[in-house]
Amino acid sequence: MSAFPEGFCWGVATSAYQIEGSPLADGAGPSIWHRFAHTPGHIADGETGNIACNHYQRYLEDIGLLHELGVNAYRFSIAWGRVLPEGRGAINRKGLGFYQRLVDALLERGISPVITLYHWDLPMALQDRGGWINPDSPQWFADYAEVLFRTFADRVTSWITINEPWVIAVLGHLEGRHAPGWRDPSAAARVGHHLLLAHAAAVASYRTLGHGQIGIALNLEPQHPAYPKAADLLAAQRRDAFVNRWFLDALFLASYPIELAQIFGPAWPKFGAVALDQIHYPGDFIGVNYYTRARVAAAPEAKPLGAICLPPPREKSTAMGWEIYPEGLGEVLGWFKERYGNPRVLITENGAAFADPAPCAGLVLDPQRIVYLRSHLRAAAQALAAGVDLGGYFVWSLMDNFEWAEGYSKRFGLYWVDRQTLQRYPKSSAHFYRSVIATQGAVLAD
Ligand code: PNW
Repeated sequence: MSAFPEGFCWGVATSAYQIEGSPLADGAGPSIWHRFAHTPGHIADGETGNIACNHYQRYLEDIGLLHELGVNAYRFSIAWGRVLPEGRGAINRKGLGFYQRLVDALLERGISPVITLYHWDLPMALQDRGGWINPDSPQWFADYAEVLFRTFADRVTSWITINEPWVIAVLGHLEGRHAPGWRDPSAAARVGHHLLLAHAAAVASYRTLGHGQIGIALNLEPQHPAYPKAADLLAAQRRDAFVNRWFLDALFLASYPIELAQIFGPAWPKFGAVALDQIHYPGDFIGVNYYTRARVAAAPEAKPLGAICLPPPREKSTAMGWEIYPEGLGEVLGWFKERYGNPRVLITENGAAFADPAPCAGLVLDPQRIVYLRSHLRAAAQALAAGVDLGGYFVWSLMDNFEWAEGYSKRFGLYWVDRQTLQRYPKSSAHFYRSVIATQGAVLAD
């Protein structure tokens, strides 16, 4: 018996700045990640996305890899600044042309494009106007989205507005670990709200221009008390409000968790009923990016959450230091059925970085990644059997790429990328994933 239904979406995921390289080619405007990576001290080993995987030139070869895997869907993102170098106004035909060629080549191979409109690379020209703290930013985004809806409406029927608003707000504007590198709680709170408004505006625009499915992708992570004591339980609940319910409750319940006002203090704006009504906009599906859980301990001195996360034991840890915890995927999927009305869900990212060995006879042996993927795919199959409306699964990532602040030091790919030659080599996990797809999950039972 196969574990996944006919028509299940099998894919892999990437994002523009992480794989394309040539960030300024053909008239593209620079992005905040281009600027951030070129400011010393931000990225491990001083790396940038200048070359990345050179997918901008090698995209046909990479579509060959997708074909080899047998995926029926490919999630990638569009670099806003290639299409609109100033962020608004004049369209750069050459930049848009790259994505038109990519989409056509995917369709020729029978692979459905799943386009992420925003995977963190805001045009610098918009950042110079305040970026996502500017109250006009939702409209900038909706106008940019409209260009793409008009260009691709006839050929692309799956869209993701924004990737991981929490990471943009918190890592980008509160902790300063991602572009634009701010450390400003009040900015982070407003950015989160504007991202939700931007999502809502793009969904509304898609209703008039497109006839497919549109959603948002959230990074979701169960928060468990480190020890069975009241203080840790409360700390885990605060962190759950901060990481998960901030966006889930806004989208599905038209409210922000009350804990956010406590966590942010005076930096948390007073949102009126109208504002909350505007962010109550889930779209057609919810994208889940799942990697790990957190074990949370109360720590009153750790501002502003009063909580710290315990590191996992080394044998349960990936190269990112994230705990391998497949049960958490089932837990997250269960939230949708139990609390949020059983919407359609796509697992838009799941995967792991490990210290892979170099290729030997053309193959990279990565048994740990196979174990990781198999256990998470089993959790996904169980959730399906339990009635979760799960429509697809995307491995992060197709190939090793620019892992943000970690540079190229962390490898998430099903294909290994040689940093000297940029040649791609399959890992054994690529063969494993191909067999999962070919059997609709039947091999997971072995
Ligand atoms: C996601 N966190 O990022 C992104 O969507 C990908 O671009 C990225 O390469 C992938 O996961 C692996 O990191 C995250 O700190 C980055 O909780 C950080 C966090 C979560 C997701």
